Amino acid sequence: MMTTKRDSALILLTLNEIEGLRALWDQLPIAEFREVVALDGGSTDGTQEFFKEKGIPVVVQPIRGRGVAFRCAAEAVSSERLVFFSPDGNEDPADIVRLDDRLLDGADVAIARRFGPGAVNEEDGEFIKLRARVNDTLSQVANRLFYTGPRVYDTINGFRALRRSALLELDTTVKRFPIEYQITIRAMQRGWRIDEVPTKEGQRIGGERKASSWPVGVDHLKVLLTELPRSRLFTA
Ligand SMILES: Nc1nc2c(ncn2[C@@H]2O[C@H](COP(=O)(O)OP(=O)(O)O)[C@@H](O)[C@H]2O)c(=O)[nH]1
Ligand SMILES: [Mg+2]
Repeated sequence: MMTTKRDSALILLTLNEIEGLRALWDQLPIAEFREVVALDGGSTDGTQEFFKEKGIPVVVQPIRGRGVAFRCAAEAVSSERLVFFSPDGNEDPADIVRLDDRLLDGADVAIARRFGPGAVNEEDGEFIKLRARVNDTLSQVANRLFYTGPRVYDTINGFRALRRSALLELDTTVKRFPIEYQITIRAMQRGWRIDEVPTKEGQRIGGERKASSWPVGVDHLKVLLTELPRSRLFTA
């Protein structure tokens, strides 16, 4: 029986994620997407070989960084809708098609939110929720400064979907982790429709975290400062 594939691209972002990749592979809706591409930051743990065995094309970035990866992805695929997924255990594969569905429904950007009603984040069982507090503050500031639309709860999660043309139009500059924050803020500045899907964030399956909290937090503040001239403070 012929099934119609989604006319969109699933982009798998990896930097040494072999354990997560192996554990999650069977849950990924590979067959549903017209294009599937691995965008790799230079893995040396067998991640690239794993993709090749599965017949997934691997694009290796010239330099590291998630920001670089987002832009390389836009160059590497031809689909108009892009869903970004990182197979490290934090992101729930069941939400991949839900994000694409939000774009089909007309959203410009769709984010899996780890905060707000019905969502769960990694720290929910812990006593001190430092990362959640920082994330929430960054999101509240972004909403206040840049957006008049409905509240966006998770402005920085990397598990998201957006139109390829939108990503190109945003002309992003961030090389590393806060790429998602810059994308969200620039979409807010343009008054674009940002939909969120409540998600359950899981624990990392193996390997190592590449984002260490302190420098990444500072990098987010730098993005905020760079975008500030186009905030509602100066343009409203
Ligand atoms: N393509 C690519 N992926 C990256 C890079 N840095 C991190 N990632 C992937 O992005 C995802 C999130 O990184 P992680 O360190 O878990 O950050 P956290 O989820 O914010 O703690 C993981 O799947 C990483 O393998 C990079 O430079 N290039
Ligand atoms: Mg992670």
